[in-house]
Amino acid sequence: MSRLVVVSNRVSVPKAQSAGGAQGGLAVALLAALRESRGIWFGWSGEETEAFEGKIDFQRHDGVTTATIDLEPQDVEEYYNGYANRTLWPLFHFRIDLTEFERDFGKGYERVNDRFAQNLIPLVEPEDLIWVHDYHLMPLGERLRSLGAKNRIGFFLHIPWPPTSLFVSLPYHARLVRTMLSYDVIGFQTVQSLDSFLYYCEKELGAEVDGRTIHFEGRSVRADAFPIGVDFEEFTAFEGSGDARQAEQRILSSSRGRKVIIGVDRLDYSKGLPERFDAIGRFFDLHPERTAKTLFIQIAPPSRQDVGSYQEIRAELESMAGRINGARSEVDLVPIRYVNQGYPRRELFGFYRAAHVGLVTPLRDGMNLVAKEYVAAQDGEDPGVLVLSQFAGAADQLDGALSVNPHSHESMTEAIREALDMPLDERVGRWQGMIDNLRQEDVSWWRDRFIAALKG
Ligand code: GDG
Repeated sequence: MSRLVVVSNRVSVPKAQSAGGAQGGLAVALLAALRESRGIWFGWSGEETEAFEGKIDFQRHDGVTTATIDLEPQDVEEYYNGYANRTLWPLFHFRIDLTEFERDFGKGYERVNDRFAQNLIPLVEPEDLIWVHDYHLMPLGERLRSLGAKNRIGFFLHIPWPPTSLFVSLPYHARLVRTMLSYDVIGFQTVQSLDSFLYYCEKELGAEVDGRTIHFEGRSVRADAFPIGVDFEEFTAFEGSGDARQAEQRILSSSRGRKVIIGVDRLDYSKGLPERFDAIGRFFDLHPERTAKTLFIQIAPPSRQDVGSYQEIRAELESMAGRINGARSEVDLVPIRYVNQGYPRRELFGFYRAAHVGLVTPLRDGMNLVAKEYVAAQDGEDPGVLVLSQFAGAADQLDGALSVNPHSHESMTEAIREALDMPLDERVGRWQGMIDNLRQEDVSWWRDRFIAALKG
C-alpha cells in the first residue's frame, strides 16, 4: 500500500478520542487514511520565526507523523494574510471589490511554496501518493516536480473556482494555472467549478480538453468534481452524548417556546452574514406578531483578524445586531443572539438539533459543511428545515432544502416564513431525501474517491 503524504497550509495534530468532537470531519478522515498508510501530514506550524533555518518539527501521535515548519513574519504577511487571504480568497469568492493585487504578495506566495517544496522533498519516498490541499498551495506540485518528484501528486481546491471572466483579472493567471497542470489529479467541490477550470484551460491556455482530461505540453491531467461530505457516523453519534443533550436543552429552555432559527459560520464576508441579518430584520418588520415567537441565534467565531476586511465585517455585524435588537427588544425579549465564540462540535450538534430552521446563506461557498451538519443533526421524526443559498456547493446535493438567493431579501424572508410554517409531513419528506445522500456521500467517500483517482 502506497504511503500517503498530505500537504496543507495548517496541519491538524491528532487528538485523543477523549477530546472527541474537538476535531472536524475533514481532519478525522485524513488522519484515518494517514494512520492506515503510515503517512505524513506536512504544513505550516502556525508559528513565526525570525529567520527560518530549515528546522522541521516532527511529531508522532496516534500512528500519524506530522511535520511542520515555522514561517518568517514577512512570509506570513505576504503569503498567508496577503496572497492567500487578500488576493485569492476574495477573488475566488467573486469579491473583486475586496481583492488586493500586490506584487509582494505574489512573490511571498511563490517563496513559501518553494520553501514547502524544499523542505518536503527529502521526506518523500518514490512510491508515496502526495495530496496537496487548497488555494494556499496551488503551485506546490510544480515546485516538487522541479525538484525531481516523479510521484503521483493530486490537488484539491476547497473553495470555488471562479469563472474565466473574473479569474483573468488576476495578474499572472496563466502562470498559476500552468503550474497546476503539473498535478496528476485536480479536484473541485462542484461540476460548476470543474467546468470553469476546463473552460479556462481550453480557451486561455489552448490546452486540449477531452471530457475531464486536460492534455497540455505532453502531460495529461485528470480534473473532476469530488464534493466533500461530513463524517456522518462520528457526527450523528453525538446524539447520545450528554454534552449534546445539554446544549440542546440550553437553547430549548432559554428560548421559552419560541421557534429557533440558527446560523453557524466562521465570521467571513463570503458567508453572507450582513444580508442574513438584514433579512431577519425585514422578516420581523413584515411579521411583527412573530417577533415574540421567533429567536435568531447566530454563532460566528472570528477568523483571520489580521485582515482589514474581516475587522470591518465584524464591526458591521455588531452594529447591525445592535440596531435590529434595539428596535425590537422588550425587557424580557431579545430577537437576535449574536455570539462571537466557537463551541465544541458536540455542543454544535445540540444547537442544530434544537433549531427549527438552519439558515445557511453564503454569497459563495465551495461546499459548506454547516448545511450538511444541520441536516445530519435533525431528529427524523420531527426534523427542522434547511434554508440554503443557491450559491453554496452543497446546494447540488441537498435538494430537500428551501433554496434562496441571499442577495434578494424577498427570497430570504419568504423562505424563512415558509420554513417556520412547514408542516411535519413535508419536513420529514425533505429531510429523508437528504439524509441518505449525507450518509452515502460522507467524508470517507470523498477521501476514498480522491485517493482512488490519485492512484490512477
Ligand atoms: C472551507 C470552504 C468547504 C463553525 N463554527 C464552529 C465550528 N465550525 C465548523 C463547522 C464546519 C466548519 O467549521 C466550517 O466549514 P464550512 O464548510 O462551513 O466552511 P469553511 O470554514 O469556509 O471551509 C467550504 C470546506 O472548506 C471544506 O472543504 O465546505 O466551502 O470555504 O464543520 O461545524 N466548529 C466548532 N465550533 C464552532 O463554533 N468546533
